Amino acid sequence: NFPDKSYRHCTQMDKLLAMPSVKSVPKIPEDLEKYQEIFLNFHVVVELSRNGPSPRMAINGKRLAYPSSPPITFPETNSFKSCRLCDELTVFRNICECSHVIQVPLGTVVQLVLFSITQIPVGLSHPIHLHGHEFHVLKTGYGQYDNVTGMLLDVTHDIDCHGDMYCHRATWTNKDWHGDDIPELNMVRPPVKDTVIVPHGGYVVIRFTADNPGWWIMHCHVEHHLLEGMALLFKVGEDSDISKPPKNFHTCGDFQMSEKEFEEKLEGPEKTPFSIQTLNVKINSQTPTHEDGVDWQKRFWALFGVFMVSMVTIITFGVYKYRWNKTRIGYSQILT
Ligand SMILES: [Cu+2]
Repeated sequence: NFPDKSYRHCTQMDKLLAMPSVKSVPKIPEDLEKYQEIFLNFHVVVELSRNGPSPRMAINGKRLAYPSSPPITFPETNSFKSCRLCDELTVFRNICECSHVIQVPLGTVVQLVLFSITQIPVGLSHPIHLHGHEFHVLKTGYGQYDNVTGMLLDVTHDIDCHGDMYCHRATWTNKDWHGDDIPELNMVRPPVKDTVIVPHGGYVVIRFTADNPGWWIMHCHVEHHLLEGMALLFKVGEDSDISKPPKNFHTCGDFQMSEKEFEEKLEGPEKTPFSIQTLNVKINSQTPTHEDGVDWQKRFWALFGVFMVSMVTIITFGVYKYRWNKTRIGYSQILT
């Protein structure tokens, strides 16, 4: 699948073997409620702007609109942009930007089919990284490539895009493929990773147990693809499964705690490992706070003190000068 002259040997990721001590592949549960197979297309969208058409990166037709603050610590105050229009209205699908969240009950066995298919002559391979979990790489499937140039000739036929340009509601072409029943799955000591290359025109099958409650981003690790929105969030478990932030955990932009309050907290049962110096740095890097007010008061009184001392000095000097002149005039009158 690569230019013959450039590569002597190439081993597919799913053909590697993990160490014997590595955990085994999660089994498909008998209760299929606890199993999900999800197809995710990492592809290019063409946005039409005033400057003309420009390529952007998306997953299943959606570019991630990043939440206003970390959802794991601020689930109530966060602002999410609904994906409803992206899902319902075809006209918006190609240019949709929304809070792309996939919710997975805690303990679910998740099989992801990550692929990169764009029905226009633009496309790339993407290094896809998942936070919060490691996964087994069970299979890599490829398109057809020119053996001399390495260019993509045809995308894989294992995945059915159902005529959709951006292939955002894909299924296996063969309806008998599901769960373990996919040809050439490596179920014996497949490698365990948290990042995998998804080949242009091809796909990767990965599997993991969603056993780490929280909000976890999955994204392309090409920096500008990530910034353009090639990312989504897995919410694993319900809010009640996800650990709450500690008491008095600061919030974005409105942290308020005086030095006195902090000292009081240190005295109480909930001692914090942070030093007062660390806290001051954090306070100063945030929005103006009560502590900044104290600083300004100190500066004002210092300047006022300097001003008063200067005034007293000037007045004293003036009085002394006046008296000295008067005395000199008296002497001169006596002498004349
Ligand atoms: Cu990418």
